[in-house]
Amino acid sequence: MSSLAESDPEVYEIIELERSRQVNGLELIASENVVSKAVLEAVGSIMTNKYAEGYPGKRYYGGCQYHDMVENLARDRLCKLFGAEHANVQAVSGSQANQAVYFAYMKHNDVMMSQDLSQGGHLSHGSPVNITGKWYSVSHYGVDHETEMLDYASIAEQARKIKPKMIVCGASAYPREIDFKAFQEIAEDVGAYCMADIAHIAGLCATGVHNSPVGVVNFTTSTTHKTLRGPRGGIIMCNDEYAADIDRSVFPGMQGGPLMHVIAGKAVCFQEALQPSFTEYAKQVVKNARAMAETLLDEGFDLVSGGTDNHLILLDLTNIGLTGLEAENLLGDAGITVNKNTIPRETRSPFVTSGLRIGTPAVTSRGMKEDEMKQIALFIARVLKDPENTTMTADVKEEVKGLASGFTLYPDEVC
Ligand code: DSN
Repeated sequence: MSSLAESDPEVYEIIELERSRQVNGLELIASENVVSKAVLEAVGSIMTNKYAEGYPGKRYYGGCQYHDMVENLARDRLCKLFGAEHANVQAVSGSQANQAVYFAYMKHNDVMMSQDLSQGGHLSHGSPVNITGKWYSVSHYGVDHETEMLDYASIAEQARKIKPKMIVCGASAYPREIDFKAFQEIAEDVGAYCMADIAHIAGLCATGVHNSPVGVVNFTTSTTHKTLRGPRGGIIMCNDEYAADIDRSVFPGMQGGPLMHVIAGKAVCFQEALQPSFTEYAKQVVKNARAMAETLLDEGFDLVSGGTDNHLILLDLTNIGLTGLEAENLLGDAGITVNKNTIPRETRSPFVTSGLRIGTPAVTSRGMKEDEMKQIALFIARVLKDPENTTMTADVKEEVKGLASGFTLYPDEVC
């Protein structure tokens, strides 16, 4: 019997229920993935027992010699993975990483320019409900009304008009490739810093499947748990000239003791991402998103921007007559986990929305390929086109379970 089952059966049971949900269902949340057992082991290790405020070689606590080793390993591996001059691996989340960059180079009320949350951006990019939107003066750019893609000429024009201190690029619901070089040029033209938040596409950038901003823009932030397939956490990369400011801004500026067990997990993740098999994985993530997009288009769905270049698809459900909330619930009943999402020109609240975000990182980690994506897209079409038919939704749930059973999360585990 596991020690958790023995000491706290209530928590153990909840974890087992969640295991069963993950194993028997299909996780299509674009920001989620399935980590390796090695990452799980590192994150669940005794490294959690230690305080290690400071940085390797300069800590505020004794007994950090092994924590120095693991943090150095994580930093070196991350630099190697992205060709970065400097890496900070202590940010506990992507939002903290972003805030640390802002805090290092912007003062209260300085002007920031970033992609609107309702058009694909992120809360921590200056949303009015987030501390970043309250602390800085924010001007958002969106996507072009016709193409639903970024229009770099209009972003450049906006930048020349408002003269921001920092331009933030990167998104959480944008299905197209982002031109990081174009953003850096726009920033340089107006004397601004440029920060790229690659939380969603880090695994694609690390492997050349998407162009990488590292060494191109001034600062690159990311999470480690999305396409990078590591533990939950944040990272920052920059050139050496910014290293001291960035490190100071993370600690002591934003955070206290780093999560050393997570940093151990990050080190494992970066080593995994350096393997050729991870490049194959990243390529398959995009192939899978394209295959799913094609089938959904064939089934009469509208895709924001008409398709995808990365790991996600954004469905505009207007022609289907469902809200994002309704679609999320219906698919949830069928064992398919997705999230409602705003679309460009959204008319509904973020709790309802007119769109649905669908991502392929987690199902690709389970070994699924184009054929399975087509099958999943057909499941989605059946459920969303016949929303009153609960018998059919229950049938799809069984089929989802059948498909999932051929692609275990952890092959050596009976779930
Ligand atoms: N909430 C994450 C996402 O789902 O995209 C980003 O932080």
